[in-house]
Amino acid sequence: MAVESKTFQVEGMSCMHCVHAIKTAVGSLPGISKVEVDLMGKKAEVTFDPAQVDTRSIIEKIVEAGYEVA
Ligand SMILES: [Cu+2]
Repeated sequence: MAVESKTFQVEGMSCMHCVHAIKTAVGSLPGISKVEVDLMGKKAEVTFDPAQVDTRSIIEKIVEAGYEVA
């Protein structure tokens, strides 16, 4: 299984609850193997299988959770 890693710039996170919300939302998608969120750096690094999920779905999931992807 080929795995890809991509870092997204996330706006609107203010606390650990936000970090958890993004991890849970993105983690619910198929093909996600890891979600690392950097609150201060406003970043989310997602490791995923591009055959199962694409970056657009990941961005949509973050937006759906109430945050913005720059
Ligand atoms: Cu928060």
